[in-house]
Amino acid sequence: MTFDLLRVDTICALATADAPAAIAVVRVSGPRADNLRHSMFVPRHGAQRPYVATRGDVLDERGRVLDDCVCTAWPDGHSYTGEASFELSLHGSPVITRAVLRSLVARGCRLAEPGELTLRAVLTGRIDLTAAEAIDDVIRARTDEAARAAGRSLRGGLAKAVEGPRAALVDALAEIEARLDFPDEELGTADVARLAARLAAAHAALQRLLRTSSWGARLRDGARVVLYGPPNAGKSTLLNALAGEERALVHHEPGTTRDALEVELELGGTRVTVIDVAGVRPLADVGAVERLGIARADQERARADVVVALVPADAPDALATLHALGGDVLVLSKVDLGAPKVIAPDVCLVSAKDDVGLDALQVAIARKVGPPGPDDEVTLLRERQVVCVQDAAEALARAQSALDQQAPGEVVASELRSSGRALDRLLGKDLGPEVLEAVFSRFCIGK
Ligand SMILES: Nc1nc2c(ncn2[C@@H]2O[C@H](COP(=O)(O)OP(=O)(O)O)[C@@H](O)[C@H]2O)c(=O)[nH]1
Ligand SMILES: [Mg+2]
Repeated sequence: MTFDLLRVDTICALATADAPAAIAVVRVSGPRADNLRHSMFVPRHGAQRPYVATRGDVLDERGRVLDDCVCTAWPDGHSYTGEASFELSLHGSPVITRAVLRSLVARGCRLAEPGELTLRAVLTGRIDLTAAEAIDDVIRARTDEAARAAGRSLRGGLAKAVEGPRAALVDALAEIEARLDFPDEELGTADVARLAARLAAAHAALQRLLRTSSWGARLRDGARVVLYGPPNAGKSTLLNALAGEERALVHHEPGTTRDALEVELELGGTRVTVIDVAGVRPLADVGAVERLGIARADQERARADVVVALVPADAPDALATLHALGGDVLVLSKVDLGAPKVIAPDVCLVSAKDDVGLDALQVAIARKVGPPGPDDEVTLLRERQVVCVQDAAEALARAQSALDQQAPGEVVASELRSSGRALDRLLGKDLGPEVLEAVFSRFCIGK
């Protein structure tokens, strides 16, 4: 993909789905947007004013009416892209939208690449790169929590979270560079202590941000929750109960489940994949296929974010067996067959057959996969962001130790500059082709 970084072309795109719908929106942005609008849109009642949705006809290049529509125009510097732009809200017919796009292309407009309108917003300085990423994250969010986290970055939360550390770097760098020009004026002890304290606070802020990245990854990729325990513990029955449908085969014969089976659910705002696996029992007792199933169960346990261990309540020494099995959430199953005499506070009592304890179990799992901190915290949602903040924190730590060891000012300055550059990369202040490819190529067309 090549990028029109100089914003030479006027671009157009369908911003809504290419399917019959109530309305469809075509967006146009770029240097010729105003001319194009005047040539193809005829307002019904006098002149069109910016920002005001205006009824009128849209014409093809030969003057034929393509649709009766509503047009909204934004002047240069005041639109989503930061360029002169307009939107046509058409009748939601793919035949009409294609005709309008064809006509725009015939008039010299270019079809936008995925994410190109948002790229223009970054190029014109309307938004920074983290907000652009957040726009895509909001659109693709599959749970409320993921949409809320992306929304915080969209409103500038991530950029704001690195503002303080960035200012500290810039100020410290200015102070150190000023002394470099005047070798007689070394930093005094008090100056060094003041700078060190400021840099330590900046480093702590970056570390705090980095700690949100595992939650960010969970919002993006969801969590894997494996149901683990002996055969006949009721794992497959529990999976079906959680899924609300008969997904897994259930049978009283031990060893029914061989392959792993996955079901996607939403628990407490987090997307969760629940995995039912073969029951684990001594390998001497089982045939070759079940043995493979047990190996698979152990693999799934190793890669899971949450292990739900199940032992039937009527099994001998059920509680001790359960604790020996270990797991993040402990379940005594089939409690309808007889509740245990000793009840441990950390154990969920469940009967999938009688629908007992399922809500409490879901809450227990949700607690394990939920947000680690206050849920209004800014979250690093992308690997690219994590790498930039990590680079910034590492270079800053090197600057701190150079300052601490009274290394030459040039050394401290060079590490501070490198830390600052990493934060600049985060915010998209230098847009290289790899960054553009990584961020914008997966965007929706029309955004
Ligand atoms: N009484 C009772 N039986 C259950 C319950 N859950 C599962 N079972 C039965 O236990 C047997 C094994 O269940 P299954 O889900 O296949 O266990 P898995 O081997 O752990 O997957 C089947 O006969 C189920 O009907 C329950 O909550 N109560
Ligand atoms: Mg099973």
